Amino acid sequence: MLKNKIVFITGASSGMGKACAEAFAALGARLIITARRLDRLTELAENLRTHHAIDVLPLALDIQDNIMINQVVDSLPASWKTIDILVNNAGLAHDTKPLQEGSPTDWDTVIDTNFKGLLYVTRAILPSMIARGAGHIINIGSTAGRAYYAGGNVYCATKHAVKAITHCLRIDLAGTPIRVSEVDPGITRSEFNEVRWQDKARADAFYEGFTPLAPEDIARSVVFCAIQPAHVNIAEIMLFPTDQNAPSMVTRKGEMPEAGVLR
Ligand code: NDP
Ligand code: 8X3
Repeated sequence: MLKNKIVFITGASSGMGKACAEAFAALGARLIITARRLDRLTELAENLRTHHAIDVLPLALDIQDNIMINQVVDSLPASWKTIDILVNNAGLAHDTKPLQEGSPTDWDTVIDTNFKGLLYVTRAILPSMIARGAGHIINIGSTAGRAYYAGGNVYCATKHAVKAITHCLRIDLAGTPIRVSEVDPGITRSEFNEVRWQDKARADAFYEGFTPLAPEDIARSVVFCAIQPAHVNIAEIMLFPTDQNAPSMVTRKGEMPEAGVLR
């Protein structure tokens, strides 16, 4: 069903984006994998070509940069222009400080990536989907887009914004066959918390005592959205680790359940 479909993935150099690339590759899709770290993408592309005999196009892309996005999309080779599926995955958080202690520079990065970047990439790719009468946009949101937790402030706001855009975009696309889905993961072990805290030891300690989701768990949900028949639009999937009881509540072995604290 996905054989030779063209899938464009943002943030494919790590975590969920990389796992999505691997999952789509296993189904024979053709992949445009993007992120800022081209060296990682090049290595991933080689692995995917070797193991799945598929076409892969690795491209350096900073989704904060709207000019770069348009240049990249406009200069795609003819055989790569007909993007069937866009996975808006790239995103990050900086810090879990209360807002009154937060860094406006960090806020800009988080807003420019998670929210504006997703808008820019969608704006660049969607018109060609509409023109061809085919396409599927899958946004990676978060349980942080459905709730609020201590220190979540700007990150939560960007993921709530992603949810609003997912809903509004489906309305904007009324009368077209383009589908819009959102996958909202709970805590997933990736480089996310290392980026968030700039402290690998703290990130590693965070995952102790419970079993987080793996990036592959999220990729399965993304693929599930993508493999439905054309008349089925999976609007949203939310998934938690079994040890996460609410967006702000993780139960670690030997500890009392703790709500409202992300540490
Ligand atoms: P990782 O840090 O492992 O991966 C993040 C990816 O985003 C990297 O490939 C990174 O690539 C890319 N990225 C970051 N900034 C930019 C940018 N400006 N332009 C292009 N690419 C960028 O984290 P995850 O895999 O966990 O995160 C993927 C998504 O999942 C994010 O949207 C995150 O908010 C969301 N999420 C994460 C959860 C978690 O617990 N981990 C839970 C719920 C949602 P590079 O640095 O090479 O550009
Ligand atoms: C990231 C989820 O709860 O770790 O989207 O901030 S959380």
